[in-house]
Amino acid sequence: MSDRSYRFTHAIVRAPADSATEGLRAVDSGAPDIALMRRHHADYVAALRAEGAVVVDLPPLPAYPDAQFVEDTALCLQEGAVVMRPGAPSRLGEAAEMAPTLARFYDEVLTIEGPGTIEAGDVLTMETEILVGRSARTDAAGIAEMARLVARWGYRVRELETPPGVLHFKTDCSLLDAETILSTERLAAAGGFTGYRVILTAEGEEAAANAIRFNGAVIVPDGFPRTTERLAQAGYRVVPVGNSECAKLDGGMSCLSLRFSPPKAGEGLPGLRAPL
Ligand code: CIR
Repeated sequence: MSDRSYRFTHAIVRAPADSATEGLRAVDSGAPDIALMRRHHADYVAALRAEGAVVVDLPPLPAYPDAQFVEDTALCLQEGAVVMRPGAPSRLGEAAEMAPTLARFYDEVLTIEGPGTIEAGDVLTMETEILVGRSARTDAAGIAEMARLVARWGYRVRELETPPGVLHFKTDCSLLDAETILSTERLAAAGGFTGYRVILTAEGEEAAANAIRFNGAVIVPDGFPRTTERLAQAGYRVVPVGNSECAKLDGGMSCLSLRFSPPKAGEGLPGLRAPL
């Protein structure tokens, strides 16, 4: 079984700014505690490092309250990267902020020019295809433009639907390995995962679906014991990380990093050690 969809050498993260308390949210469930959010973020970085990641830890961007959710700004593939075009107007500028960091690691950094929009929280990269969910942030034109761009590297894009009221496609699912997806029941019921093995989140634990497979571990938000148990029973090594504060901003484990194995070593970035 191939493993390029979850074996990575690097991760890019961005520390939350004080302005993170102003981040977008669908429902107000109380102000995030910024100190606790930073502790969780540090635990998340430590979990990635424990799995062997070279972590590129970018400084906060106070002008963009959602900037710690770096995943939405870019799609990182083996051959190149694509800078997204977020559908949330307040997040549009975050993508351009990510481009110079990507250029350190990739010779080819392409950009979604629009008019369509696409956020990479809606993009699930499997081994043989890329699944993209249309959502309030990602439209058909954005998906079509991304599909045209990645075709040069041999990727096939399949368009699906993010369930109504769900922020991103990956709010409700994650890759566990080449043939397995962790999914909420509502997303799996839509039928887009035929051909894959699906492990469902436990009832009432839908927020556990936003997890990441990074090398040997599945990093999941803390507090979802029945889903964690299902994953462990299926043979995955599960690493829970606190996420209560980012959850108030509809953010989870995948949103907080870009995970990739770059063709270039990232010369010139301060504090970066060479990949093993
Ligand atoms: C937003 O609404 O854009 C942020 N508050 C949360 C982004 C979460 N990102 C993700 O699901 N990939």
